Amino acid sequence: MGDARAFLEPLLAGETETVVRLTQEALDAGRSAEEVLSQGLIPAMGEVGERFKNGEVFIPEVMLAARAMKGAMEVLKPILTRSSGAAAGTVVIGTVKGDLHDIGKNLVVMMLEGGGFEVVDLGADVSAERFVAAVQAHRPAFVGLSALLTTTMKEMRQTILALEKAGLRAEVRVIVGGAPVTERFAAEIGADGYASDATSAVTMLRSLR
Ligand code: B1M
Repeated sequence: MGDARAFLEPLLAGETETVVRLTQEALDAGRSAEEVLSQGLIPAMGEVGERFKNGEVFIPEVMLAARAMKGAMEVLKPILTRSSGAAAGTVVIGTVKGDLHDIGKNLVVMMLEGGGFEVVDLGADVSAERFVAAVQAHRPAFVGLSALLTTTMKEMRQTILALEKAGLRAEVRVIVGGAPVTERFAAEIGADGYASDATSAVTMLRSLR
């Protein structure tokens, strides 16, 4: 119950109610929220992406799948954001300029909140200037940058450069993530850390404190 095969067809058909029901059923059957994500919803979305890449499905299906996935995330949100204790610091986070993908970033936000972090979520398509303004306004300990497109990864570098230019770089630890991002790329652009998924983002930020 709650495996990727079960989620794939209702995701592709944009059947939010079915995806939400399957998510709830998996939780009721004793699966953890993390398992439903890592063994069900996330690989099913990965398969949607593969089919899109191979020309088997098109943008409308991907959009419907994204909407249904967001429905399931609303079910998981109260569980993932249940804070586990002491304040861990403030994180300003967003998906970089030109990039509208926010599902993974939203998951990172939920896991960080669950991990006790205060999160200022700037949303998607966030320019370097907006990151700088948010750091000036909120004085966070951390900045999190997400990118899902190879073409927008360069905005991560631009954001780090803008923080440097504004004299804010030394004040914050910057972590980056998203499907095309690698540890090597993170090092190349001068980020402090890289996380491959939402759970490791929490571990990474804790290690940087
Ligand atoms: Co788009 N898309 N998309 N898309 N889309 C991808 C990313 C793609 C890989 C699909 C493919 O071709 N196989 C491809 C990118 C190719 C590339 O650059 N190499 C692609 C493309 C091409 C595009 C468009 C250009 C398509 C077009 O218009 N022709 C277009 C671009 C729009 C734009 O951004 N300007 C586009 C549009 C869209 C939709 C709007 C329809 C929709 C997004 C809806 C939304 O997010 N609100 C969409 C979707 C849904 C996808 C796929 C299918 C699924 C993404 C997703 O939500 N995955 C995706 C295929 C894929 O990824 N396999 C694809 C589930 C999510 C939980 O995983 O986001 O990877 P992910 O997040 C993970 C980790 O990456 C990590 O933790 C998360 C949770 O574990 N993580 C972080 C993410 N951010 C992090 C930050 C951190 C740490 C970890 O620290 C700060």
